[in-house]
Amino acid sequence: MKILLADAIFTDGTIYRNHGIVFDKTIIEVSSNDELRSRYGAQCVELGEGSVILPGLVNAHVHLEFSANRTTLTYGEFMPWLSSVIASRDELINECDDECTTRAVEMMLSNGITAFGAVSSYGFDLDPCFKASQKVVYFNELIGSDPAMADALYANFQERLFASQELKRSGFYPSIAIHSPYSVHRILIQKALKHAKEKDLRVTAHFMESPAEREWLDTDSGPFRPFFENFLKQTRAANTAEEFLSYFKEIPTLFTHAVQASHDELSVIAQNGHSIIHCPISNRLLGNGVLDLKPLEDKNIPLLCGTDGLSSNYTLDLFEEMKIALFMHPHDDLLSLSQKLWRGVTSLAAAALKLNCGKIMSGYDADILVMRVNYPINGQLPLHLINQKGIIESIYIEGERVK
Ligand code: MCF
Ligand code: FE
Repeated sequence: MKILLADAIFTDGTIYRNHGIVFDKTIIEVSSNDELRSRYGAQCVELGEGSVILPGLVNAHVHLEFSANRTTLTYGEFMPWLSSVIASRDELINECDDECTTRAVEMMLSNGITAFGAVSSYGFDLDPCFKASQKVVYFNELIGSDPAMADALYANFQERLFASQELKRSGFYPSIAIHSPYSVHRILIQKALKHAKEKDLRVTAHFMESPAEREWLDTDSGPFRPFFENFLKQTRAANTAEEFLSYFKEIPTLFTHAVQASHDELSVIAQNGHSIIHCPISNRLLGNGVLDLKPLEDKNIPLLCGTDGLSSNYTLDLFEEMKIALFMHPHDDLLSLSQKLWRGVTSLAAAALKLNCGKIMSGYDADILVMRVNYPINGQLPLHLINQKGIIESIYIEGERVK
């Protein structure tokens, strides 16, 4: 059992000054430092001035297999980016061996990320994810819009899913990713989601990321048209947005991006208990626009914040992601937005991924960051922690010190 007494604990929107935490694998108690000193005496570790205890961060969306990218992919607009992915995919994937993937996993850990949702396109990141010290929701991706290929594509997906289900450890959750409405045939989607429902598997999908996706799904035209015509001899979108969302009824899903989603689509997302993962840096680099946060708030849709992969980001750091989000939404109240972002990388992200972490509260797993800030702590701490990150002194996952 460990007892840490801090200057402040910040969890789920509340700052507790002069509080401490008692934990082993899970959190046993959160109380005032005075109370804990009187009960536990010399067993208490005094963290001292400027110490802040936070829940470990949860990155709901990353693509680790693309971690070799630095400048290979073309930024600025979605279609040129996608073409550059198609052109350089083999080279990028081959360059990202286990060591490269592990570096990305460790980059996340050093930035305080103690749980992540990894979208795996090929299964090449399986071993590093299984060996990671973090909690991992391992999303096996299903992709392919050609019905003639449906059986082969599903077989390949199933093989990867089963391989991930063979590996068993606490904190590793084999799951399903449906790539997007434009890239997956409904036969495949329905089959995979039936399986997800039967086996109670977690599900994620990209949705309404780019203006090009909006146009293609709505009108079978725009920059996606030549792409699909040339590569896949396809002149119609695989699904409309409405059809796509209808497949996910009764399966609370993490939808990534939704920058171009309509009000009606957001209402369907709200009614079905789905959540949205905001990836502001990726959206900016791929020229996809800015997610409007207001309708999400009005409709009570859980807003998560994720990094996406190094295929559309220069780092895997939720502090950086939150900072960019703060400046990307200049009309939102600064402190409320900071609070919202913090929930989106802790409690709400953990809840959407069905993980027992993301809060400093008794009964939750002891996934904990001990940070040190060099400024006075006040009511604007959630904002200051984003702008002036401080130092992560130690990290615990399920009570084990990993840093
Ligand atoms: O999230 C970004 C942008 N949107 C879509 N896909 C990806 C992203 N980063 C990597 N990807 C992957 C995706 O999982 O790119 C591949 C898929 O396997 C090709 S997209 C047709
Ligand atoms: Fe993504």
